Amino acid sequence: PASAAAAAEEPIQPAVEVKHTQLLINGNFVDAASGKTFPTLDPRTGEVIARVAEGDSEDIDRAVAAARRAFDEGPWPRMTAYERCRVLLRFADLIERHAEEVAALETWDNGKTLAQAAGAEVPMVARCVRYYAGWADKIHGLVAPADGAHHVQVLHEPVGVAGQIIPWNFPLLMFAWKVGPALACGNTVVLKTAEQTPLSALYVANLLHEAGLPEGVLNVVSGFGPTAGAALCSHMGVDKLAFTGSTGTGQIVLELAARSNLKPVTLELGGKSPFIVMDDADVDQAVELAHQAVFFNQGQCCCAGSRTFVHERVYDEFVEKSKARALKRVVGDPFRDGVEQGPQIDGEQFNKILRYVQSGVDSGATLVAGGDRVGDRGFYIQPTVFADAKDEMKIAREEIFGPVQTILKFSGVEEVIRRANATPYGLAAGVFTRSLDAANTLSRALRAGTVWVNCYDVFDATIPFGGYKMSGVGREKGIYALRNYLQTKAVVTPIKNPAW
Ligand code: TXE
Repeated sequence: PASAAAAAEEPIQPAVEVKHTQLLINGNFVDAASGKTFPTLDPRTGEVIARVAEGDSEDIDRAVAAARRAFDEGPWPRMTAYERCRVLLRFADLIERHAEEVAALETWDNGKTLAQAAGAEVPMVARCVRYYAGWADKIHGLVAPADGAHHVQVLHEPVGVAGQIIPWNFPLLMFAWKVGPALACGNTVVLKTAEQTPLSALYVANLLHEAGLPEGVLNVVSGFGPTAGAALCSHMGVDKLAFTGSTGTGQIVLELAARSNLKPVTLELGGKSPFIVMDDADVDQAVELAHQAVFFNQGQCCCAGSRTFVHERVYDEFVEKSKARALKRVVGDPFRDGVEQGPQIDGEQFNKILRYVQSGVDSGATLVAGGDRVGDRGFYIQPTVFADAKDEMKIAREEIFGPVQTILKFSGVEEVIRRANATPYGLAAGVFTRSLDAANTLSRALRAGTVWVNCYDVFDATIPFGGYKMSGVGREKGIYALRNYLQTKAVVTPIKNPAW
């Protein structure tokens, strides 16, 4: 009821102006070749924030040509690594200088709380950019100890033009994870943003130019997946693709890459991550962490802990307390202080989530909290908790991508390992226990790219992130992301006297 009241209030006017709505190609803001635009919506109301240039294949051609020129002829891959480092460091400073506007734009376009955007995400973006700035002049080759009279150098060179496609759930952070390592390694980029959230990337891409990025090195094309996105994936002038989004679209991306020029692809895809609560856990702490693991960012996280496995000895208490916690979660205008949950991104996701809730009820899970929309405007959904779920139910198998917790009961370690791994996904997992033995056993046995033990959603720039199985290919962040943006060249020369 408190949530309903909060969501029904008049939307707070964001303290930012929308300055950039055109495509950014070769250092200039330009209209789409077709002259077309599309609206980007305020998820609080469904009203139009701004109309944005709608890029299509012709614009992708222009952007790739600019990126190609900037790579083949421009200064970027040829300037000293230290100069590239300094451009990125200045960019991070500019992000911090404009942090309030950047965060407000992100909240307006996406619906995430301002507290989260300003307090966590913008600082993480600056941190990620600085992390990769630091790598720019630390990429060393090596000398291979080949048999015989040969001197073998192994050089790491930039791949060339990177095509990058990002989703709407963390528009700025995904920008940083993609653009940071690509630029640090000396590549040039064509980035396609998600059609739901084009605004913040255009804003910060402009800052990157202010920081001294040469023209054509980063091009940003707003537009839709099957048009602009597919054109980027199929382009013969693109040397590498990096994609974050749904598993189904990831399969299309890989296929388009294979059928065109076999460009290498890294994919960060969906998940159905288990969060496992053992019987020795402090239940209050476990409830809070499990709650955050699934409800963070309106539940719109690829690594959401969306299967909450709870040991039978603490199950009843856990369900009761999770229900109370969900009922207390404050839903409302994401610009308002104290709000924990804003609206979902758009009507499509909103309807998809409500369909999953219905399917949970129909399949016999016990709805203990929520289950409905909040208010009658925008895309707000009640924090929802299902108990007594079974593994074969859709709500326990498929990615809901919304504020819906699915609680499952288990009775032993071997059993929970088997059930947690019985999924085509493998992005992340959470383990909550006081037992070192249980923590070690589970973290080794779980087939997932990240295992958070007694914590969740820790996204430091140094920590590699990515999926096992159908959750992805390759890793982002940390030193692992550099590999995605470097070619390896062996240079072999005869040597007169190998002893020297
Ligand atoms: O994803 P898409 P959508 C999951 C989540 C969500 C579902 C659908 O379950 O409910 O995906 O969301 C671009 N060629 N995730 O439809 O389609 C698209 O324009 C090239 C998980 O938004 O994967 C956008 O830029 N590109 C995820 C990006 O792909 C194409 C985050 C993601 O959109 C394309 C988002 C095509 N044919 C959704 N079609 C995560 N892993 O975090 C679309 N795109």
